[in-house]
Amino acid sequence: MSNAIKYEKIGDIAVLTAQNPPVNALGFDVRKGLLAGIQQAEDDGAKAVLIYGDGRTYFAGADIREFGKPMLDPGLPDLCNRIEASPLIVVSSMHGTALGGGLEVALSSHYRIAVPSAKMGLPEVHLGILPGAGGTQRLPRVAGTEAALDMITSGRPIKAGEALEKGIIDRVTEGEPREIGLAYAQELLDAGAARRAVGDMPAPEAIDFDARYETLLKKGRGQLSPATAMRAVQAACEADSFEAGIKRERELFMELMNSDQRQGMVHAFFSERAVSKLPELKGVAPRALADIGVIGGGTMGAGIATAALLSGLSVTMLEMTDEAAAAAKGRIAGNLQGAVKRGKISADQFEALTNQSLTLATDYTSLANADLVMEAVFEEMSVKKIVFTQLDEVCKPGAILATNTSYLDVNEIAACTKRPEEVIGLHFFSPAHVMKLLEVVVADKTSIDVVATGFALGKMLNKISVRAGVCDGFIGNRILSTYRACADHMILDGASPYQIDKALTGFGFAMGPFAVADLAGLDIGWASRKRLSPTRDARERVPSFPDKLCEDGHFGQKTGKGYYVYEAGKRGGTPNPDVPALIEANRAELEIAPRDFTDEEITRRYMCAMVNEAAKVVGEGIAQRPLDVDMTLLFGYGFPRYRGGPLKWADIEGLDGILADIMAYAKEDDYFWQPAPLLQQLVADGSTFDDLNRENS
Ligand code: TC6
Repeated sequence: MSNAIKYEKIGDIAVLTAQNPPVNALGFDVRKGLLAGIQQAEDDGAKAVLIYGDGRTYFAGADIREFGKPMLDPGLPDLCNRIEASPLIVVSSMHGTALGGGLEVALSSHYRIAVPSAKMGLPEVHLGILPGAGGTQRLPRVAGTEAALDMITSGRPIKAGEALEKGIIDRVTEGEPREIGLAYAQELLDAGAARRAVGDMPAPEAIDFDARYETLLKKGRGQLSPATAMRAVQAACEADSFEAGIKRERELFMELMNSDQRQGMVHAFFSERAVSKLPELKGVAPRALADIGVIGGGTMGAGIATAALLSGLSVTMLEMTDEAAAAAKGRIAGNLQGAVKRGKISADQFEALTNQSLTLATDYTSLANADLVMEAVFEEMSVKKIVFTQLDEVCKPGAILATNTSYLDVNEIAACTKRPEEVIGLHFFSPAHVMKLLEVVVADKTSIDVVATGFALGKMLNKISVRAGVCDGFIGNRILSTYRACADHMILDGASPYQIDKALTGFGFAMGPFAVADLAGLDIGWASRKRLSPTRDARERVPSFPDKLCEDGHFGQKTGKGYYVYEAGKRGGTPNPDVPALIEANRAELEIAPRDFTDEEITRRYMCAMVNEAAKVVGEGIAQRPLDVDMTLLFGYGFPRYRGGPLKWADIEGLDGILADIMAYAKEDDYFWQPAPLLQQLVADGSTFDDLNRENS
């Protein structure tokens, strides 16, 4: 027996208790212990076996940290087959989250009971793999093909009640997993219940798998795991035997396990958790937050207020006039109505949030008691300074003053107050109640407990918070402006915005950069270009076609025209026929003879620009670790999760090849393509961005 599984015999029942905190992952020790436990139960003359987990959950899945390493015997598939083959009656009693390999162990048990709050599912597709321990063969046998396909290809967990309805479990009972499991096992023994192996059940019904495969591939925007998992379910329906289906599942599982997508998604899983665990915040207590102020009730401010209200905070919304305040309330109410529609809050909660938790104000003194004030006013330094000077006067000592600026210098904003140590950037992404990313921008004098409070607020609002240092655009927008510039250069040289958007959605981005620009509003980039214009280096290639669009009053979706034309009531846009002429005029002005680009070249240049700037951001300490950049791009910029983030992509692709391409591009434009010193260093050392992650976490 191993330390991770405790063995006891209680009457005729052998009890196997998993003790592998925090989530009873099915690592080597647990698998070894379960295998030995089944054997011992049989040797001891037990009549039944109960499997359950100590602590907060039944098995939450295979141990993801073992992925990519040689699998030590017993592997999970063999263990599941051995459990199912036992002549004893095996009962699993579930609580917490029975996920992935956990649910597969339960499905290889002969009977399943769960507490009402238990959740179960096969989320493997989110890790770039498929249920590889018989889950694709056993789940459709108990739940039917459609229900199993839904759970396996979406990875969505379901609650115990639904699992009971679907025939996945046999009983739902309130109580402790150990007690209800023991009682159920005894009841089965008393009733003379037979051993019941799911593998012996008839094959499930086939559907039109080929059509479904195409749909899943399209929906996954290049993510392979859902469509591949479907092929394994197909084998459950069509293979000659259960064993043949298991064999096919294994082959498909290994294909995915060895894929780059698995590496990308596992990186995303761990980085998502590591990103807010900063070594510098260990042991630092955040300040208490109950009342927050939001200044400016436009789309951004209303979104921030909505997120804060939904997390249980009281919000004072400050606007310039009563009319503007009423309009802000209308926006917040609209957002909250959405939450009612999605079943997140009840109509009563809606009333309480809009009428009790939200206060409207037009006078700064209303913010005197706020624990934190978020400024979301016009993106102009002079305006921000007026706001912060007033806040400094009215806010109580210890109140945190936060700016939602996307680009401006937080040190300069802090310097106009007498409490720069209490000033921080909290950069939300629009719509702020929906988008997951929060950049916590730490200025030179921001005190550490204010940083900890920024992260605590992010957690309350259910955000992925990333620490960023001060520079123009912080982590995300700084990298965006570089890869967007690369896209503009490719247009000057012969590509079209539409080809670039197509190539990048082909890479897996949710949208291409020109569709994104239309969505965000072309005036934002225009304002930023004008702001930076006086400081531009003469060697920088700056196109004029984006400015021309704005000068003609086309700001993207909000004006109905940008790179695309948007018709009311229609989703998406069609290429704007006026854009090619603007681009051609710009090329003529610069005397550029356009050339052809392949989609591969477009993607490679774009990604090299992104990686190079990201390496500068890490090298300069604006992001502390490569994973901070990866999570920023994943949660705020539509980067495909299955690629893990730009720096994980770079590691997989090979840093030396990327650097070589950057040096080759530099022969055309040595100003734009200055290689990042950190990238050069990593290549020289033969190390990777992931090595840096490990050193700094
Ligand atoms: C599978 O089973 C494949 C089978 C086929 C094989 C042939 N392994 O998320 P939390 C860690 S694939 C290792 O903060 P929560 C996590 O990193 C797997 N570690 O807690 C964190 O560590 P830290 C299918 C794991 O309460 C700590 O546990 N299963 C694993 O918010 C706490 O995690 C899944 O995909 C693991 N499987 O949520 C489930 N799981 O403290 C993945 C967690 O060092 N897990 N850790 O940062 C989850 O979805 C959630 O962790 C949760 C608990 C819902 C179980």
